[in-house]
Amino acid sequence: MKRFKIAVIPGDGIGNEVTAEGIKVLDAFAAYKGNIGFDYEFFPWGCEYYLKTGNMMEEDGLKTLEKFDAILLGAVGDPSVPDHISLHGLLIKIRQGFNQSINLRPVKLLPGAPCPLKDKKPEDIDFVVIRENVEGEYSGVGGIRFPDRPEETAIQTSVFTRKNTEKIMDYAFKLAQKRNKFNKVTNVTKSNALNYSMVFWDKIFQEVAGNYEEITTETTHVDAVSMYFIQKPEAYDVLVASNLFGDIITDLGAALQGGLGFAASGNLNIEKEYPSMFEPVHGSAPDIKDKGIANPMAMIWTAKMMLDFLLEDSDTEAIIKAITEVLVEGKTLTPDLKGNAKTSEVGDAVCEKLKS
Ligand code: GGG
Repeated sequence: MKRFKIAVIPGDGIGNEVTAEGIKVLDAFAAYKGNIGFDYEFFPWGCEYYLKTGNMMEEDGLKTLEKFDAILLGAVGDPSVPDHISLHGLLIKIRQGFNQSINLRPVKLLPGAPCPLKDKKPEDIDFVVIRENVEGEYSGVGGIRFPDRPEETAIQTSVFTRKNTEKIMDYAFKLAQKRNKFNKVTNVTKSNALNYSMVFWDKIFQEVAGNYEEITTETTHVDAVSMYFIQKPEAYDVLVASNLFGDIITDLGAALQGGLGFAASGNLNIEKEYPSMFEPVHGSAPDIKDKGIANPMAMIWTAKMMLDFLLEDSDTEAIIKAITEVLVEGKTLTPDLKGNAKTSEVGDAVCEKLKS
């Protein structure tokens, strides 16, 4: 029996509600497998903690988290705390502190999920965005000059290191090999306008592509990628994007797969020197907090991604199959999917399908 130590940070808003369902499905999967188990420790970090202590997480929280096999995070953000404080004080602090340089975001339309592109079928929407996750536009480098004076000036600097950029490009090529779909990597850029950072980015892409001659490459500006996601999503396999561009295009990707209720992600430390963190792409949705109606499918899918990273075991596809069965059956869906089920009922339904 292998047991995994999981740090759980439910966070804010609907974080608690969806995280409970992720854990429910993890435990159901452990029972189904029979040879694994999970020990959870919960951390009450987030905006409420910030309002009490002035910090989004314990000051030495990274030290505390280091001993875990993985981190499962719900959602971060509350109207009472400026978003840049909640994001940099928790999410970005953990991503950067644990060098989780790869943000893996699958965009896959499951049968039964509502796609806004009516002519597209599930097989047309199946790609993965690799988002750079610890530097780029979200490096947190900059400042305000002459605050509150007429000459007030904001400076925000992007940082792209060769080491990290090579690493994420290489990961994208290896993933295209592993998926063996079109054996294609799309470089998402904006090097016509960003004449230092993105020109450098494109150069590293070309260099790394040289090690993978069997993989087809293309380089497309982020604005055009946004248009092509709508016009020809079937053209994509693996995309590699900077922190900001990856953040933006994966919300568009979420729309293609039925909404943020389906968008899962993993923040990976591929060296396994620190724990990796798994979180749904969606935020804390304070408008539906405590109503018990949040769609937990993104969190359940996220829990599946955590299992993939911990186990490297293809049995985890059983979780996607269980979600799909619940979707296709259409009886136990939350209001975002035009159903009237509660968050917990969806979690129960997925567990039932896993057992059957
Ligand atoms: N599920 C985590 C969460 O609450 N994310 C909200 C958010 O704004 N994320 C921005 C990012 O992924 O960089």
